[in-house]
Amino acid sequence: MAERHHQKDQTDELADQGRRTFLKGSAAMIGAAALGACSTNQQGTPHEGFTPPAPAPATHNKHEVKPGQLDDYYGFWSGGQSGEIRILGVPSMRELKRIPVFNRDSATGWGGTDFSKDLLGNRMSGDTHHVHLSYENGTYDGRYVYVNDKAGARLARVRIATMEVDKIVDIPNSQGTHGIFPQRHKTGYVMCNSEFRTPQVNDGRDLDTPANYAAMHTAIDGETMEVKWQVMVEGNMDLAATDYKGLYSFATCYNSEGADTLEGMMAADRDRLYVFNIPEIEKAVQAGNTIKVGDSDVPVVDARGENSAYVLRVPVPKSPHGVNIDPTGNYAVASGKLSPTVTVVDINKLADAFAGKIQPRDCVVAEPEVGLGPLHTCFDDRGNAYTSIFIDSVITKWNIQKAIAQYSDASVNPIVQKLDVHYQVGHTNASMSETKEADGKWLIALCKFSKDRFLNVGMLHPENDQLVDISGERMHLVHDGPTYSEPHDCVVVRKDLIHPLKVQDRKDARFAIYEAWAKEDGVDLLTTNKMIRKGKNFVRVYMTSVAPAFFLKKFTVKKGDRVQVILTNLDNVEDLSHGFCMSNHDVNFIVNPQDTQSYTFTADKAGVYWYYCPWFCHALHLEMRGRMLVEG
Ligand code: CUK
Ligand code: CUA
Repeated sequence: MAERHHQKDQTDELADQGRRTFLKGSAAMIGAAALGACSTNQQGTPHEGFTPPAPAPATHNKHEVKPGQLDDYYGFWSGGQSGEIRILGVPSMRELKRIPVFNRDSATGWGGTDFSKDLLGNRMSGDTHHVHLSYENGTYDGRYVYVNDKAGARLARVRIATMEVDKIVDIPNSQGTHGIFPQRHKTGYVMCNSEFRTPQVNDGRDLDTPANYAAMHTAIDGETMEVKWQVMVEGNMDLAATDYKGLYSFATCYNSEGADTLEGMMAADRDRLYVFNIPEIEKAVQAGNTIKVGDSDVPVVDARGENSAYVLRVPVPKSPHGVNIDPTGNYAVASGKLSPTVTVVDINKLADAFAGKIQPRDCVVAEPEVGLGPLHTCFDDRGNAYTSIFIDSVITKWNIQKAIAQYSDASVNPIVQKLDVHYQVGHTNASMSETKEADGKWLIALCKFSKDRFLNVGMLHPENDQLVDISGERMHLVHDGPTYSEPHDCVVVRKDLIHPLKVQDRKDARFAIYEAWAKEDGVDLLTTNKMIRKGKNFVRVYMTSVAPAFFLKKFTVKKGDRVQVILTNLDNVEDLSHGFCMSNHDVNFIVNPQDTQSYTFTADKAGVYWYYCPWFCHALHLEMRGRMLVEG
């Protein structure tokens, strides 16, 4: 550790000129080419002689959470192409849990159990980018986590009580569901953006006519998870945001040209920030001023073309990506990937712009220069903003009021600090930043590349989710967090707002299906251990367990039978999960304390098959097993 004293403090953003030069190589390429190249090859390894910066000095290491201590925050991470959500403790950055969402998960049986199969069908992959929690009065109400599936145009919800997915909804007339954001004044709509423009109707009648394609801004009821309405616009939509009052939602549009090629998408000087006027849209829906598109019954407000009572188009520099609302609710900050600036929109001016009293562009009150390739912005409780800068690989801290002052007085410098991150940062988020209770303690930089930061584990490197202390005037990098593919965004939530169950309360909506089967069969889930033949080729096997035993030791079926196992874990002890694995049948699922799960499979081979408990539950865990006898 002594050598640490000889190394540079990497919190000095200008510390490593060699690294700076190395990154400039990419920045010097034309913007879009550089952005694209980062996902291909040219920055794969640092140049010869490159010295990685040292960790922050010990004085800043207050992120350490000692053995036996708990974190102060829950971090909810999207899992990208893994299709899942992860929970990390912050500031320790310890991964605490993975919640399977759109993926099949061997450990829990998600994607195989009857309940999850009903939600997923046969689709076992997804692409989660954005996780956001349900709100009440501008802060988290601790009930739900929402996450998008870009790959399959779906929205999923996790119930925080159980930390399991309870609903998944398909979004009609949509592809590339990317930005989502719940309303913040209460659990109202979750707004979802289609990133990809498609023919509307998309049934083959209209194919290679991109000029006619359109995209949907969709409102889903965060409580019922019903799709309530859609607004159709001409441009694509990337990230989403909502205000704090329930008046507006926002979407960045990086392809106002409506092009289908990269060159075409970069043709115009400016793109736009869409602002949706939710009360006006609701009025139109109620009055029936809507259309139906394709075979969906969801009412669609057609707002293509000019500004209207429904949609305002605020011109912003080219190719915006992120849009984020500051904790006061006064400002929307949009970032243009191909402009070194962020655009600050005064939300309080939007009403005048909708009324035609001012131009949409008059709502812009600042446009500070923050670096090459700005993507996303988060906030502290002291009026500062932190923007992730992809090409420069820095987090730029800037002051909002100073940026507004600079807009009319060029001598004001709003930039507070630029901090190197490693490398190619996508999203950044700060503790409670998406609420009015932003507290300015910790910032996460979700870096797409880790290059030299970890042991070489082969071609696919971990991502690097870095922890930054933002409690002081200057930012300090304090931790490197390797993560598996590929978090895009995270939210960091005070722990007093999150209260999951430790033992199932048996009130989960999922229980309705098991109770219905038990009623139909005249049995009690808590006491029944027997097989019931339901038809020529279908049996139900009711089973209970207490460590270390299943209370059904064997059952006999015929080759070809569909077998539905309904297993109830009677243990009432925190952390005492059992599970059920049927050897050689691709059946493996968990049953948490006081929970019931069911799984249906085909007994397609005659013979004897042992089922066993895969979760290490007891000294005699290995003895926790039984036999399925399959008559040929
Ligand atoms: S994200 Cu989805 S492409 Cu910047 Cu929110 Cu990574
Ligand atoms: Cu139950 Cu192992």
